[in-house]
Amino acid sequence: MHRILLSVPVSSAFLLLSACTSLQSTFNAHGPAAHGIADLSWFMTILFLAVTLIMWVLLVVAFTKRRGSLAEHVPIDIGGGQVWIAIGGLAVPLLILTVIFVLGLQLLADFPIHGVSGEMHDGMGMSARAAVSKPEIRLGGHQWWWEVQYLNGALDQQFTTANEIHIPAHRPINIELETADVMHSFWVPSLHGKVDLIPGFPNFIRVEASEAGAFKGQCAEFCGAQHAHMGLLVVAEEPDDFEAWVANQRSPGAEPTTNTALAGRQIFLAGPCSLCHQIRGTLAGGHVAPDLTLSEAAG
Ligand SMILES: [Cu+2]
Repeated sequence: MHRILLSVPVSSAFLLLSACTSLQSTFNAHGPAAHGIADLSWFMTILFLAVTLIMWVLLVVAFTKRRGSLAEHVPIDIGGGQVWIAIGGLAVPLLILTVIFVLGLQLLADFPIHGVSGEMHDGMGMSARAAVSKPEIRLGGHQWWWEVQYLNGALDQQFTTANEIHIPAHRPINIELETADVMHSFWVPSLHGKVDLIPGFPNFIRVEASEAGAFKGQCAEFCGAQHAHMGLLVVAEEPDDFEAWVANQRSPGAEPTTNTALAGRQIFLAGPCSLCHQIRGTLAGGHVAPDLTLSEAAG
């Protein structure tokens, strides 16, 4: 019996610990929105563990202290133990769920994730909010990769990368999300909550990293056979490093220097590869699949 009593809190503690060590975790927060979500997650986890603990203590007390047969106790249908049911089954859950609901709403208001059409226009032209919400990156979901378009917003760039989003750290970046095919979901737990990419309804999220680092993300909406491989990486860099990366991205691809690389370019350009892929500085200009440019610095 004691073994069974111990198993629930012990397994809960292991679940908790395994979440902490993982890189891709809500508890591994590196941005203002993620900190808000992590705080709420900790609050809920500790509260629920406390409720579980109290329940187990009450059960143990009931098992060990109860005296006499069931027939000697007043049955529930004629008033026995109804106060416990009213308090433990109604009042306490109502209080806890209300507190969590209000805290959740507050978090949503502080770090909004919303549809572009509903918030970007107020019917009288662009609203004040829209002006600060101008997207700097357009993230396109594809089966099964991420297209990252850097727009002529505050970042003042225009180029496209795949599966890796570079952002400057210490300031919010506005990202518009659109899918090219089915539903996907953008989720980088260290930076923010999830936002869905829904066909025909562009969404919007503002992502901020409070320090430089690489943060793993994942498509969080089942989108077909290769869904599990639809990962992405957000690389937050100090502003100077970010500018250097941008300059590198805007330059044409590195020229092949070895015979093998030259032969590879020949095969790539002569075959059907360029119908889908792009390599800047060559005739390959496809936009169906990821840009494969290998720049000078990377090469
Ligand atoms: Cu997916």
